[in-house]
Amino acid sequence: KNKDLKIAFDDYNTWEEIEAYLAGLPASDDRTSLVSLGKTVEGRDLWQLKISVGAGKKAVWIDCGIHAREWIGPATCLWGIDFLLNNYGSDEGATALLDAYDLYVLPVNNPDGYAYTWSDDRLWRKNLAVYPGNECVGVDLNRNFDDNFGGVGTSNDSCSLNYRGPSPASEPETQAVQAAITALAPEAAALFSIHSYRQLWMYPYGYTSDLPPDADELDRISAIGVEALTAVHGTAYQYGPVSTTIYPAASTTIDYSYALGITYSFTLELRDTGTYGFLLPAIEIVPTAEETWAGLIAAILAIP
Ligand code: ING
Ligand code: ZN
Repeated sequence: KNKDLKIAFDDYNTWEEIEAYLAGLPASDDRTSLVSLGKTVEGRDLWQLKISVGAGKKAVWIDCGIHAREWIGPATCLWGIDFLLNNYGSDEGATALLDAYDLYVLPVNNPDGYAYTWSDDRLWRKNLAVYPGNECVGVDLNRNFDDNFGGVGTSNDSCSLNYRGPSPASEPETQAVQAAITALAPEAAALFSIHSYRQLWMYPYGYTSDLPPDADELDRISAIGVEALTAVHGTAYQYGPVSTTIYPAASTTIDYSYALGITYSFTLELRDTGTYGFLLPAIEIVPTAEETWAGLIAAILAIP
C-alpha cells in the first residue's frame, strides 16, 4: 500500500487517509455531500457523508468507529460507501437501497481515539477527554448519551473502559451526534451503529432487560438481516436485544435514537468471535464488508 494518503478498501486506513478520501468525494461525485457534525476534543471533524440519488427520500443513518480499536467498523463503512457509489444502477441491492433512501454515513465517530490507536495504543476504546481530577483519560462515548445516563453497564471510574463521563452528553462527540440524530429523526427510517466484535445483530434496549414496544418487529427485521448476511460467506450471527444478547449497557447510541422515535435502531457487532477480536486481519475486511452490507440492505429493504 503506498503511503501518500491513498485510501484502500481492502486495508485499514489512517485517519488522515480517511479524511482525505471523504474530502475529495463531493468534487468527483455529485451524489455525495460532506458535512462536519462538529469537532472532537482534539479538534478533529466528525465527517458525515450523505449519499443521495434524488430528493424527497427517507433517511438511513449508519455510524462506525465510536470505539477506537474496532477498526473493522470504519473499514466496513468506507467499503460500503465505495460499493454503493460504484454499483448504483448495476447491483440490485445498491440500486434499490439508494432509490428508496438517502444514506448518512459517519465512518469514524471517534476520530481522536482512532488516530490514537495508530499512534500510541492499538487497543484504546474511549475518546481522549481530559478532566482535571480524573485519574485516567477518556470517556466511553457509547455510555455518554443523554438516555438513562448513569444506568447499568456504565462506570463513574475514569479508568474504566465503560467510564460514562461526568454528565449526560458531556463529550463534544456525543453532543454533535445527538444533535445530528435529533435533526434527522423526523425523516429517519433506520439507524445502525456498527461495533466489533462478536457477530451479533441487536436492537434496544441496553438499559433494561424489559423489551421495547417494537420488539417483535425489530426481531423480524433482525432475522432478515442475519439471514442475508450469513448467506454471503456462512458467517454465523446471533440476534436479540442488547441487554440479553451481549450485556446490559445504558446511555448508548441506539437507546437514544429509539427513544427519539427511530423505531428501526440496531447495533451490530461485526467479525470475529474472538480468534483475532479487535485485531481482525486485513484479509477479512472485504468479506466482512460484503456480508455486512448484504445484511444491512436486506434489512432496510424489509422495513415497511
Ligand atoms: N460493544 C458494545 C459496547 O458499547 C453495545 C455493545 C452496543 C452495547 C450498543 C449497547 C449498545 O459495549 C462493544 N464491543 O463495544
Ligand atoms: Zn464498540
